[in-house]
Amino acid sequence: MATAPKISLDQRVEFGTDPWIRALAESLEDANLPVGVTFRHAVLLRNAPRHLTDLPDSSLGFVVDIDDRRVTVQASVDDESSNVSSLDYNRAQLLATTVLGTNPDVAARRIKDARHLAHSELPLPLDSSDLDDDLKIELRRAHDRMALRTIANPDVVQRAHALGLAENLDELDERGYTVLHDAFSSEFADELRDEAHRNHDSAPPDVGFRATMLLKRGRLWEEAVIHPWVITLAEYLLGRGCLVYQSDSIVKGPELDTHPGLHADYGASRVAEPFPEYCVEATAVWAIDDFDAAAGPTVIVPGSFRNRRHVPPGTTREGGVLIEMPKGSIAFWHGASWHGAMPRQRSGRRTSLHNAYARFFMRPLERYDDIDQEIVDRNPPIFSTLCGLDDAFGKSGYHGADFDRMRYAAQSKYGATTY
Ligand SMILES: O=C(O)CCC(=O)C(=O)O
Ligand SMILES: [Fe+2]
Repeated sequence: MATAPKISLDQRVEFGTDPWIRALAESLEDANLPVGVTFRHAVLLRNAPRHLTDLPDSSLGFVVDIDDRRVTVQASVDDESSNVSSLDYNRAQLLATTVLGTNPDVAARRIKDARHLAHSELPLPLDSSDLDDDLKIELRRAHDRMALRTIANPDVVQRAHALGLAENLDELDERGYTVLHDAFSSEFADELRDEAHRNHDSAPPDVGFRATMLLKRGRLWEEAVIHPWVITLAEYLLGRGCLVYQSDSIVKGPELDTHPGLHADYGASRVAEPFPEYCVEATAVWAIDDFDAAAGPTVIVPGSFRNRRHVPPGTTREGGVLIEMPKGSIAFWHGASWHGAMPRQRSGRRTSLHNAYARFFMRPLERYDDIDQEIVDRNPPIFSTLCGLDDAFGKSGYHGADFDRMRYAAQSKYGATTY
């Protein structure tokens, strides 16, 4: 039996819209708010996508007022009023779609990471020290209930530009690959490395250098696969509704030559030649350790996705460009690109996470349609989409197709792409 999305498709909302504001009001009305406490939070969201606002300055806004358990949430902000946080829509959305969870250390790290990815000190009232403790708990719960139903801005190009990723899109267009710098923190890298090494060290000696099916192996990997910069690039190349194709780690020891020659990642799916003009699969590689020349980094042929062919047998790595990048970077490439990896030429191990994504009509290498309900339930809607739980495929009954899902896929512009 396929796992169900936690929040039904018709309950999903776009950040800052009227349905989002109504859901926030309901969530706060249902909360167990403390008696006698007042609270106000006013936000102006600048640079909202065009499909959400006709206002010339393309802004949205909302004000939350709590006064002794009475809740009002209004859909507009008076510019002149004091204490209004004026935020970029797409940046603020990074925090609005982050599920904090109940572990305070994890929540603190996730808030820090969202702020880093937004390049801005996004205010989060529940994070402030002068707030009533009981109110704080209720606000955190309400925040998470909203994050669990909020989808990312479907205008992928507008989102990418607002997040500072325009150059990455240009590089994908021109060379077929790009590197996201400072994409994850050193602490997160260390946590990922520990867990990757645990997986690899406990595997039987004959299983090789990869550990696969990571989304079933722990929360860190769940968090990684929905990295908002990576998802933005994936949706740019693959269209909305794209799936996780594979999530695996590689631990590469001294002298190891894991990828001799060159290949295109389309090979695993035996994509027919000539490849479609649009991209059907793309791969993100996280440098959990430095990728320098002696580390055995990835090597790639710029522009080779335009060949629209698999790599002819016997093609060598000669002439390829090394993707050298420090720990904390993520390389992202069009899956038709010809690439490989250099042998490791020094002691120690190169640890990397390889998250591949594919168009929603592709058949992924890993199956997540039966993933534990608990895992889906603690993640935002993009996770359910990536696991293939939101599309219509394979979900027909004896009396026809699942039209709710089909409608959702159409309305959400699955497959529509600017690329
Ligand atoms: O390990 C590497 O550097 C390259 C791995 C690879 O080919 C891939 O993830 O598609
Ligand atoms: Fe590859």
